[in-house]
Amino acid sequence: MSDILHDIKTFFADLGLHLELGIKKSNLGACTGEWIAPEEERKLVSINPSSGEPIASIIQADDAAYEKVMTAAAAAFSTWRMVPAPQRGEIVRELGNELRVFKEPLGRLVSLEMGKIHSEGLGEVQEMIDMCDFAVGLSRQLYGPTMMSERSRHRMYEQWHPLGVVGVVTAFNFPVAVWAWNAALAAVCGDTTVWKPSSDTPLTAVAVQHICNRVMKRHDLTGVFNLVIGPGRTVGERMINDPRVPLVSFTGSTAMGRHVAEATSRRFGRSILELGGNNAIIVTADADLDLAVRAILFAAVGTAGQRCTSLRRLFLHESIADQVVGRLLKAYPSITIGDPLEKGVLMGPLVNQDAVDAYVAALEAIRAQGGEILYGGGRIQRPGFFVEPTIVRAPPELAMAREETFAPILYVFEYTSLDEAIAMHNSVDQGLSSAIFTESLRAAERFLSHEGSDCGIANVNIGTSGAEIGGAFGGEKETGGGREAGSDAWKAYMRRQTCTINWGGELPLAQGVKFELE
Ligand code: UN1
Repeated sequence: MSDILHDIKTFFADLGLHLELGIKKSNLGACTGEWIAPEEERKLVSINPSSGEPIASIIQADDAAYEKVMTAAAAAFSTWRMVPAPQRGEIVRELGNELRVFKEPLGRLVSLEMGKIHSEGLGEVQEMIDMCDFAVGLSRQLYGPTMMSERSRHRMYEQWHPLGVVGVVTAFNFPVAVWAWNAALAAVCGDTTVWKPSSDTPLTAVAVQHICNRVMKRHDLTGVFNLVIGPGRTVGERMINDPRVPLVSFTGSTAMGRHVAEATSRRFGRSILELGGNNAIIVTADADLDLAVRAILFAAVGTAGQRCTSLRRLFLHESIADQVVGRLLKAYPSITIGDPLEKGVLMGPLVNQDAVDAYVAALEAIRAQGGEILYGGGRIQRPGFFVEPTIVRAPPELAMAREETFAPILYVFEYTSLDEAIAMHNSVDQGLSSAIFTESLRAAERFLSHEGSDCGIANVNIGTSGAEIGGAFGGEKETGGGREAGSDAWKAYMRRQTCTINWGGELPLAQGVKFELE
């Protein structure tokens, strides 16, 4: 472990960071390009979930620091929006290049602080890089259409303007990639961002802010990428109620998302919500079971079940159910659980003690409701927040399977007909990601049709997690309806304007209306 701490320390030093490892010295949690010292020193200690030990601490933003950050972000918007979009794209290109330079240490820091395995930590930084590249291309493609006017010598078109300050509230499980989904798009769209990261992962946020600062300093810019680390009930609450923030992008629980939606819409602000998922895979009788089992393992156990897209429910056709369960029961014991930075480890810890408690409580409820634990079901006695990946044979009515527990618990159901499987699949409140494993064209197309999956993401012969950035990411129902990352998700970060120009000498009215003095 000390080697890793040494590497991370070197990484911080390379960034010119004052952060001390251990809790000797404190760093600041608010930044506009310049770091802001709060009046009141409230320390936040970042804990390594693999050991339960502190890594380092930062000083959280207080009300005054929040105010300074928001004022700077609002002021920077008025100049940043005047920079031509392709030039904004060039700066985002530099950010992507800087992330390439720091991919390895930043990926390690993600693993150290959040607990995902090294390959996934690197993958997360790659997701940021991909997002920057995507945004660079987009900076020349913020297109609005032209319409044919019904009036002679009139021209109509739509254009997109920058929106303002975007509040970005991210969760611990993707501590940096989800920031990039929002910040890279917002930046090319001409917006400034204020990032409130999860209090479980402040160090990765501080590191990313330093990387942004390096790039922005070259261009003599401050206030475009901003950071405020602080509790949701103070910093988050201020942000969602702040009229200077026309858009809040929030990733987190459905309960909090409902609150964010209410607060933002009360003031006619907008929100992008990426909330709970309860993702499922249907495996048909003719499916390629080798593919299916590998995909199930990654989706259910990967990231210790702490992705919004993690697989929670598995619907197996009755003819192959025993075979698939048998294969899973053979594969689960060979998953190496441990320090996420160690070679060969496939599953790290949960993020904190609360997550372990939620896992334990979920298992009690599952047992009480008649779920049969086929594998796992307990916490692992070692330092840190480790639990066993768990397989539950679920009766169709199992209430716990309707809730999202952010842990590696997989509920297995059997079905007879595809109709029945799809009905069960769609019967939950959440609607993020979904998949079918099948060799049948009919079953695949049915799953992707209006009569199929009701989720924002629907895959064939691919698991529920691990989406590429090129598509729009988000879900329906209680997942919140927001879309981030690729495709035309950028439109949420801009305001649309419809323009009609009369270049003739007459004033014809639309719809043939006449309004003339006699
Ligand atoms: C999340 O869990 O909040 O599709 C995001 C995936 C990742 C993103 C997950 N690309 O699993």
